[in-house]
Amino acid sequence: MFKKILVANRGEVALRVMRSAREMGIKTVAVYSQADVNSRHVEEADEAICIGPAPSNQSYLVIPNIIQAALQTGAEAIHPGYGFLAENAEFARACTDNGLKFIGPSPEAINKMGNKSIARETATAAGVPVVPGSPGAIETVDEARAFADRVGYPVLVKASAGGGGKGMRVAVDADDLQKQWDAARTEALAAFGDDTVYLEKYLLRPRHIEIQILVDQNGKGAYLYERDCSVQRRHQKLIEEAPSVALTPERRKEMGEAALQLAASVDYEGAGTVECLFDQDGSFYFMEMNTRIQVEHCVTEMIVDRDIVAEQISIAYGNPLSFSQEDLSIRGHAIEFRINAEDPRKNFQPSPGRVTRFAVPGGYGVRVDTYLEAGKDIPPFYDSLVAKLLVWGATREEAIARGKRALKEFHVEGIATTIDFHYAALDRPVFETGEVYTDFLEKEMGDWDVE
Ligand code: MV4
Repeated sequence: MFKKILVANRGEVALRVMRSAREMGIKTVAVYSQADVNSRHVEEADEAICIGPAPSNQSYLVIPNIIQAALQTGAEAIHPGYGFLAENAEFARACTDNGLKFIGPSPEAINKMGNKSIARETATAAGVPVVPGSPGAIETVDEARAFADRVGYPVLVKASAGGGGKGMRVAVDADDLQKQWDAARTEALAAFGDDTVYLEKYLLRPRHIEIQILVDQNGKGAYLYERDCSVQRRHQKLIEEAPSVALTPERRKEMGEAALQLAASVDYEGAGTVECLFDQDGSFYFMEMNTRIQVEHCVTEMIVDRDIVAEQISIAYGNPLSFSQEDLSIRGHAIEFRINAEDPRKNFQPSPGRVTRFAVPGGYGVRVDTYLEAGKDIPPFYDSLVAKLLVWGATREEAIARGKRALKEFHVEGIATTIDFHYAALDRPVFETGEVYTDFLEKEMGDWDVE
């Protein structure tokens, strides 16, 4: 096994990766910015190297500084976590060029999945269904109109380089199309420096369902079932659960196998997630593939009883996947709540600052992944996720009850958080029935405020 790895990240995910590494007998190197000198991931690592000033484009995103830290400390591999450089093919290439193993897929696989329209074509070629859409980029609004007339309105104009809902516009009829076409292209150019767009049939009230996979260097893979991440706000996930109440065992198997086929078609290696839209009629469509570990991977860990990060590291070393598809089964139900330093009463505006109290819930079926402690400052430079609260229950109903209990027991003072917003969301009758779609927050929580 590797003797030492570098974790190119901060916050809860840096700790998460270091925990698995330590259990595997691997020494860890943390990197940190000047704003993170007193951060928990620095304390828990065996060694730590400062890689620059607070802004991420001067520290966590500076490839040469991270490579230098790995070479200087004798780390053999780099785990990128999520965010920052995790899906940067150039970074994966720089690792390899310097004799370091990038814990993740090849630069080629990252690139193929990083471009929306190439990813769509790859999925189609692998036999994975995609939302009915234009085969590739659409050049003119006349071409767009011809396509929309064929599949019917509403249609979605989507940026090829897009992500996170940017450069995405719904056109409800032919009159609307010119306007939405212009808007999507302008937004795409501003956000990605590329105004290439394509069209899709627009699905009404879909669910966001994603499949977790792991594939070793010999191409042996397994799907670790799905997560339902329909509860999102402006394309930021807030609550994730597994399994999805919407899937039959047959659909689950079909989606899992499709995800593995897609992975095989790009010689995928490591952990990955295939994100799908799940339509009201039971059809599923490929949306995108995330070529990294995700924030919500722990939801899956709780229902399959496997350490996904440990498996990632082991695969990167060249070991075979430690289990087969037949060894896996779903046990119970898990839900994750993202605890963000944001004020849900002020349009979720970031709420960095000093934390004066940080009392985390515990007990049976509760997991909290966090880097935060009372007395620490949350720097304003990075994302606002400060903790993940995960609950497990034998049934979904039990998981919801445990979630409410744990949220009530989570006390954070000094900053605003999403804790009581989560409680209110769980308390909605539609959450209990599982009739939760991507418009849940808009529809159910639009007027939310507490006493
Ligand atoms: C869609 C869609 C409906 N129809 N595509 C939003 C983010 C981007 N990655 C894809 N998104 C959507 N694509 C078609 N053809 C609805 C959404 C969508 C959505 C998807 C997942 C989770 C939350 C969402 C919220 C609004 C819209």
